[in-house]
Amino acid sequence: MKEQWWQRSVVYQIYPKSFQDSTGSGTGDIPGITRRLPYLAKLGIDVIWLSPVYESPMDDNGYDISDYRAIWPGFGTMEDFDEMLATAHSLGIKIVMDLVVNHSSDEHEWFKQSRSSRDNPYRDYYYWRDAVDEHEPSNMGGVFGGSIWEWDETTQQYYLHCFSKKQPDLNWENPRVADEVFDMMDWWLAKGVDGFRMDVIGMIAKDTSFPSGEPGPTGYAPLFPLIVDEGVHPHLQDMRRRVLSKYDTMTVGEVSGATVETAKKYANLDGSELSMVFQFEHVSLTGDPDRGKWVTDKPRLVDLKQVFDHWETGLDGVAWNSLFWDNHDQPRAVSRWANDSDEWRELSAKMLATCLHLMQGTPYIYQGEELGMTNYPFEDMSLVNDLEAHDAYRMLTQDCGCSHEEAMACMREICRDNARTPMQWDASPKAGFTTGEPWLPINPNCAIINAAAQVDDPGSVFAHYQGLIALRKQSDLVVHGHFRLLEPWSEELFVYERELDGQRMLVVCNFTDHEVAWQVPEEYAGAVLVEAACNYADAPQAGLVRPYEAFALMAE
Ligand code: ISL
Repeated sequence: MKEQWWQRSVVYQIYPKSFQDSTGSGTGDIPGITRRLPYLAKLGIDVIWLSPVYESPMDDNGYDISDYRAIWPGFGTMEDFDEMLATAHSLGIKIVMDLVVNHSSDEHEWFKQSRSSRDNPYRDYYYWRDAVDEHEPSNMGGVFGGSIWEWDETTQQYYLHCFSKKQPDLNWENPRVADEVFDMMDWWLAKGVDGFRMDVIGMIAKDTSFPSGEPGPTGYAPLFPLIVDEGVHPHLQDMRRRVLSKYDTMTVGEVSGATVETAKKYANLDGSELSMVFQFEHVSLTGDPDRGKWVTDKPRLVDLKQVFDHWETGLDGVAWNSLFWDNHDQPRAVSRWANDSDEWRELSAKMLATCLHLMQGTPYIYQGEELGMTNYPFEDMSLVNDLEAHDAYRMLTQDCGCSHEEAMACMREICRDNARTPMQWDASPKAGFTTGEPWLPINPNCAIINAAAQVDDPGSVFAHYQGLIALRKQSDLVVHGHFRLLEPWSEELFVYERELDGQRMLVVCNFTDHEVAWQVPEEYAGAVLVEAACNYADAPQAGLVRPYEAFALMAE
C-alpha cells in the first residue's frame, strides 16, 4: 500500500486562546501563532491541528460555532488567517482545521431560524421533540451535566444538546445539513487548508427514538446508548466521495467510543472514510460509574499496555491510529502519567515521549508538552474557567457527597483547564504569552519550565522531542514496523519491539522512580543504541533500567 504523507508526520495541536497573544488582550490570537511558526519549524513538526478559530460566542471556547466561514474577532481577521496559512506552508507546515459539526452554536443563523417557528425551513436542521407527559422526551444526561433537552418557550418544544445548551445538535438525518457542511468544507479546502480534525464525529448519528435509561446519582441516564455508530459511516463515505476525494487531505475522526473493530471502518487504509481515528481508550482507564472521569486514581501500567497492544496489533496494516497523551481536554501528560516533581519531571517527560513516538500511528504533541509543562495547582474554582469543570464540581459536592478538598483534588488531577493554561514561552511573570491579564492563570513554574530555556539546550525536553520527530522522518521501521509487546505483566516497565523486513527495534521505558532489574534479551547483544530515544546521557547499564529511563536498541 502506498505510504500517505500523514503516516510519517508529527502533528502539533494549538489551542489558540492559550498559545500566543499579540495584542495584550490576554487571549491568544492568530497573528501570535504566525509569530511562533519558526519555533514549530525548529521543533520539526509537519502538521498543526488548530483548535477552532471560527466566529463563536465562546461558551465552550470555540467548540460552539456561530459562523463556519468567519474568524472570531478576538483571534483576528480572515486576512490574518490567510497570512498564517501562507507562512506555515512556506515553512513546510500543513494546517488541519477543527471541524465541529455534531452541533453548532445556538447563535448560529441556522439555529436562530430553526427556533423561530415550527414551520421555518431550518426547523429540521436540529432535533426538536414534544414534551412527553409535560416532561422531557427522555432522561439521558449530557456530557457536561444536566439534561440533553432544553425547552423552547416560543415554539413549545424541546431541542437536543448533547453538550451545553448553547450547543444544539445538528440533525444529520436531514440531507440539507450534510449539503451545507460539505459545501463549507470545500470552501476551506479550496482556500488551501490541509484537512480536518472532526470533533465528536462519531456522535453525528443518533437513535432518534431517544430512549431512556437507568438513572445514576445525578438523576440522568448515561448518554452513550443514544449514539448509533453504524449510522455515521454512510455520512463519512458520502463526505469522502463528494468532498475529500478532490483534495489530498489529512482527516482525523475524534471518536471517543471507538473500538478496534469500528476504527477499521473509520480509518481504513483503503481511504474510504478518514485518514485516522483519535480514540480515548488509553486515557479512559480510571473512572467511576457515578462520578465519571472525576477520580484521582492513577491508571495501572499493565492496563495501559494492554490497550496499546490491542490497538497496535489490531490496526496493523488495516487502519491508522493517532498517538497522544495530551490534548486540550486532558490533564498534562507529565503530571498524569509520569512524575512532575522537580527531581523527575524532565526525565519522565522524555520517557513518555519515547514511549509514544516509537509506536505505529501518527503522534500528536499538545502545545507545551514538548517543554514538559505540568498541571496547575488549582486551590478553588475561582481560577477555573471550563464549563465542564464547574458542572463537575457541582455534581461532586452536591450529588456525590465529596468535600471541597476532594473535589479540588479531582480538578487538579483531571480538569481540562490543566491543559489550557497559557503556553510558557519565557521566565517572565506572564511567560511571554501576553502583556495583559491572561484569560487563565499562568503556571508559576514558568520561571523554570519555558521555551526560551529549552530551545537551544541539547539536553532539554524540547530537544528530545526534536530528536524523536527527526527519527520518524528517516525511519521506515518507526513508521511501519509491526508492534510486539514484551513483559505485559510488569507493573514497572513498558517494553515493546518493532519489526520490519528483518530489522528490529527494542524500546524500553521505566514508568517508576526506582531502578528495575531487567536484562535486555540476548538477540539484542551487539545492537546499536538509538540515541534519539535515550533520556540518560550515558549508555544503559547492564541488568537494570534506571528511574524513568527510556532507551531503544536497533538490531538487524
Ligand atoms: O472532555 C471530555 C469530557 O470529559 C470529553 O468527553 C470531550 O467532551 C469529548 O472528547 C468531546 O470533545 C470535543 O467536543 C466537545 C468539546 O468541548 C471538546 O473540547 C472537544 O474536544 C464539544 O464540542
